[in-house]
Amino acid sequence: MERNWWKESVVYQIYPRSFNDSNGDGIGDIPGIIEKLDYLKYLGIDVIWLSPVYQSPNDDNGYDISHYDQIMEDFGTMEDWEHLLAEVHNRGMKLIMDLVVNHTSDEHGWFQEAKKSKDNKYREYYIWRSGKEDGKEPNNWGATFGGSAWEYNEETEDYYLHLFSPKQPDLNWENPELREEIYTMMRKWLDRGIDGFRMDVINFISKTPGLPDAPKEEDETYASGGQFFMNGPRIHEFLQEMNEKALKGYDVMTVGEMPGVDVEEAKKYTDLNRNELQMVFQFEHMDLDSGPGGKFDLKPLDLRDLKKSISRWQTGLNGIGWNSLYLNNHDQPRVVSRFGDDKNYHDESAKMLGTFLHMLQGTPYIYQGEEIGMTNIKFDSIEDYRDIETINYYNEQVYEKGRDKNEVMESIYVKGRDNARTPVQWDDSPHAGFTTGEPWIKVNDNYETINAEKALQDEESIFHYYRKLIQLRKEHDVIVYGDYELLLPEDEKVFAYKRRLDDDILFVLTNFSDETVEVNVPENIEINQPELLIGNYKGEKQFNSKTTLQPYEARVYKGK
Ligand code: TEU
Ligand code: CA
Repeated sequence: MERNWWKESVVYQIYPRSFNDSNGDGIGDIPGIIEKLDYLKYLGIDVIWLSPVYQSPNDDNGYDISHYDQIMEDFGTMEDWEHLLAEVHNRGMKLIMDLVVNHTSDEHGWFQEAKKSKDNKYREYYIWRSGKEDGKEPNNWGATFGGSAWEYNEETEDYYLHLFSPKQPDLNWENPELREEIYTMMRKWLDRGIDGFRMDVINFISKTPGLPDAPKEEDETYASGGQFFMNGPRIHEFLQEMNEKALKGYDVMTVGEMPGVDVEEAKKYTDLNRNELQMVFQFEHMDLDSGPGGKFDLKPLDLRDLKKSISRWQTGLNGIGWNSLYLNNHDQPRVVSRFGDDKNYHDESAKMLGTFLHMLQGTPYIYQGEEIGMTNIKFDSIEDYRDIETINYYNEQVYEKGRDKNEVMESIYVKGRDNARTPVQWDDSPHAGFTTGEPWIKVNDNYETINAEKALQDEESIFHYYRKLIQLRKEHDVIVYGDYELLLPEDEKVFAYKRRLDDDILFVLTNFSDETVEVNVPENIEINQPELLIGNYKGEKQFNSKTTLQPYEARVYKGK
């Protein structure tokens, strides 16, 4: 298999608003990131993915861009950003930026013009349609953050499409002039020396012509519409054109965020011969604990579902494309609370989940605070929450549908995006050392026990365990390039798999339960001279055919 630096890298995602505040205004910023680069280098990070720092009214915390070529004042100046890039490169690390081009902010100059009149030069940069005869919106699609996906515009007496908030109008990628604007902007950032892009909902940019109504349930006001804007008819054409006109000639890494992508589509997106992307963020494993009503419709995870999904992707892309590996990001709850046990087995389960992920084939992504086991939060009141998705969901469920507040809050506690957006806990000083001011969102009150300073001083911490996981990836090619085989498919508590590269074998055992379990190692595991590479419980752990795993125990053996 072709070797590439981005296959051998470990990526760390920074959500700047919550990472580190250098000037006491309670908001994380770019100088604050620079203060922590040595910490990231020490962890072993190769690439930093920086969530949006461009000018934005922060309706969706920067995922609503009003100027692609200016830095948001909250975060600093373009000089601060150039200083960050230089300091990242000085440490031998790379920086990839978030590219949000499915939509802009409604405060972007293009949209401010486009909404003025039907013959405005920028009108066709966006997607406009007249309402239906009966006064309804142009189609029955709902927006991710609630309500219709269409917003009425007085000046032109018609509607514009927004798959997210009304302040995030979708760009019209059918318009070649708009596409050229995007490619020019991308090249400008690449010429500043960045090392690639994470592309926000990039598989949404090609919509099905005619924007047809989608099937919906009787009791639903709006349909999801995803079948008409996910992986649309021209998506591969657009990505190949983007490659040709913007990315070609740069030694960069690209990862496309793709809600609704399956392995078959991902084979096309990540096959290097197709000149599209190098990897995608897929969501299959992140949807396994959601019921038919979506993410807030809670459902317990069945480990067998996780095994099927992860195995589908590991075997599906092997030798054809490349996997991104993640369990956390700024949209997902903290995995130690979600799939581990942050009360009784906090450290063990955080280390087990890290082991499970980092021993797979693909590029691992660590989300800020994951390396110290940061957990979900439970704010007393909805007033303490900041995320537009959470607030809109609460208001719709409680005030429009009359549901019980406590029941709605239960869903928010488990799946709300603010779980991932509380300030990084640096030490046990007020506000966890994140800020000397009032933080824009409350700090998790477990910061006195869960913080980076404490973790650095404790060689048994999750932080040092993550350092070892990352180090192992550098030392053993089988971890990066080996193929994958699922073991014990029917076991509901243990996720065991095997990796092989030439005659190197890796045998990974992870107990996803709070029970002590007996594991019969399958006969086809001939592993000679097995050595324990890493484990999250102390003590001698000889390899043998009958193994007892402690709650959330993980072990990795290497042999021939
Ligand atoms: O997320 C895409 C997306 O679909 C998410 O909304 C995700 O499915 C949802 O948040 C799960 O609750 C990207 C960004 O990562 C997200 O932060 C933005 O809100 C969204 O696009 C719009 O830019
Ligand atoms: Ca600040």
